[in-house]
Amino acid sequence: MKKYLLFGISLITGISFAQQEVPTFERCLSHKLIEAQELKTPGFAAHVDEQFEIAKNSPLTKSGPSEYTIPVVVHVVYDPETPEQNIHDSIVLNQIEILNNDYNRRNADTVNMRSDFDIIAGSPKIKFRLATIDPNGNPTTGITRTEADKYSFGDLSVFTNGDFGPLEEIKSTQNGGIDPWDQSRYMNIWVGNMEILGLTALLGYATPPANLPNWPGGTTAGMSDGVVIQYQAFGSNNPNPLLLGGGAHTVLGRTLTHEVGHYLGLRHIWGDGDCTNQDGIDDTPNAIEQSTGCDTTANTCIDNIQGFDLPDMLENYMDYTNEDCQNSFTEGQVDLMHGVLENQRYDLVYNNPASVSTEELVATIYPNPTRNVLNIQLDNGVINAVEVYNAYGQKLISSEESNSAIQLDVSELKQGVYFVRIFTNTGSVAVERFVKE
Ligand SMILES: [Ca+2]
Ligand SMILES: [Ca+2]
Repeated sequence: MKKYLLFGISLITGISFAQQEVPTFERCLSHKLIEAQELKTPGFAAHVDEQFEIAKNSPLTKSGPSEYTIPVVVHVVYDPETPEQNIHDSIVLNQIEILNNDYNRRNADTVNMRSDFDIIAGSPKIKFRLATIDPNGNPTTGITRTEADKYSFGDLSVFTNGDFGPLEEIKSTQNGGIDPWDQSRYMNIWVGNMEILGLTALLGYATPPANLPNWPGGTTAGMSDGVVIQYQAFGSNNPNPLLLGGGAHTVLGRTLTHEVGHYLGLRHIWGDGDCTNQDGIDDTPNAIEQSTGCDTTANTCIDNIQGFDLPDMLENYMDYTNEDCQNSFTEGQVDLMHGVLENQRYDLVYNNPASVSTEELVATIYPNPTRNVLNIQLDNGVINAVEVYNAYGQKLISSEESNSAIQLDVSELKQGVYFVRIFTNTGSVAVERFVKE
């Protein structure tokens, strides 16, 4: 197993713990997850390869919908003694926006991609929406908050013997984290602390698609499907500095872009090896190892992509370059992700009761202004719940009832402007403004 030394050996030199050296910093542990499972269950890596080929060769790959929508739940797990771990909603919203920009090629820095890659760059056209209904059918913000029973879920064992057990506790209510929502219907993201000895040891990891009917029983014990991100690496507006190798690392929310790539089946662009190891994607230039920084002179492997030996694609999200160097996926990577959504992760995007309806809700509220009651009526849906907020975002009234028209008592509200959020049983939300006299 090759250790990826990324941000300077000064980070770890000289530190020891229980006579063991602290391992070098790992930016992303997803490849190690496969190796660890291979140790426990020989044949696992081959099986992931097999799944990878099914997805890659899926006949549905090119004939799927023009875009996909994936419901997302973000589980913020924090040590109550360290309140900065309890990241604000605005960071979550910012991160989801970044994810949507990157997966729809709307990120402004696509202009920085070198023209060498114009022939291969692609847009996944995948939308990520914070869930609006939870697994019980109730309205939700798509964000959960859980007090952890520890400062960090990080543990040396993942580096010393590939044991993900301590890290995986973040995904378990019983073990001080929080259980996932139905993993076939929601993409679960856990955000928490994985420091080891007070040092950032990794930024994230994700499970590759592995709905594996022939995966030996018991292997998945302790391994739970989803994405885990170090809390300082989440969003681009995060006030918590990500300290690596003695300096603050520029965080633009691309750790999640990278990890979701793994979740949707992509491998590291350099194939986790040298020029003889491939990532399984025909149009991604190979590289002799992971790229760090942003050295645009690098061309470390000879390849033939549509007749060209392209330079190392530092711009690719599946490399280890600086976050402000990354801005693109390739068409081959897009096809693979679509193949995964048409196969192993089919239930996320088809007939998903958790999916947000994109239909525009038509709501009528009256009288407006009002003194005592507010009538709320939906012309094209069934109301599941309504919530009234003041201009400061404080929720003042919450009512759950199922009907196409309901009446709210607003007589207790002070004079002013209010907003009512109307949820349907299909997960759609409408927001209307009203005035209390
Ligand atoms: Ca390749
Ligand atoms: Ca090359």
